Amino acid sequence: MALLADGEGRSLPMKPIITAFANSPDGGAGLARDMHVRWALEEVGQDYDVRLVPWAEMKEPAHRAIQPFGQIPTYEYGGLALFESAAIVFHIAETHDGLLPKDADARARAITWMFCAVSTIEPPIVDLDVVELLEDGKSWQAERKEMVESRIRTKLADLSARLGSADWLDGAFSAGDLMMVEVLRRLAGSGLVEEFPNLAAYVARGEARPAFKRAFAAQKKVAEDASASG
Ligand code: GTB
Repeated sequence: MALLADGEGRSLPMKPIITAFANSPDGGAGLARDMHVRWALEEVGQDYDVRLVPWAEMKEPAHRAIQPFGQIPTYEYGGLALFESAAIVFHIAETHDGLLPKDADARARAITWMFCAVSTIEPPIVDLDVVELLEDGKSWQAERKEMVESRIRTKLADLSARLGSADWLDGAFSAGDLMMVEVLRRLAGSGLVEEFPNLAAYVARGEARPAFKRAFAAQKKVAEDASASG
């Protein structure tokens, strides 16, 4: 790893280091949240290193010192260590050109969409994973799944109405779109996004961006290497 020295002579990484699963449960489908960070770094043209965290190390003190909940992703650069994927994407967008508009009002609206992605759209989507994975086999699972899907549909219908025929949520592609597309991607395989053709096209537009493709290929290679090495 290339190093530079800080004012006190300590060695600092010359490029950001992020963390990702050493063995992602999605097998390279790019659904874990290191994808948000990889994509943002690719969009702004910032080279980065990845530290792969094995399951055995995820909840150890060394990793928790950076991510208090023992999760991925994290971001380290110079003396700064960050966790929370949305905060990391925001920091990348704040410190590089390309993900947030210069105009103050447009910038505030793009940031609003970032918050909307994680605090309005994502919660019922995460709930669906909870129902399907953690509540599997419960007597009330099917009933609860129906309720959660209905909550997701309500949010998607409102989002779809707002997006209309636009390419992106507010003018040019921004960190708000990056976060929203990533949140919607988590519904892959559920068929819910496909119920709203403009949202399906919106996700496909995000996935067609060269920066997304580079980020996706990088995380997929981790999964391929892991499966090749047994
Ligand atoms: N709010 C935090 C953030 O946005 O950074 C949440 C971070 C988080 O949920 N990290 C997950 C994690 O580290 C990985 S992304 N989990 C391990 C643990 O909690 O011990 C969530 C995720 C995981 C797996 C899939 N998948 O296999 O499809 C999709 C999404």
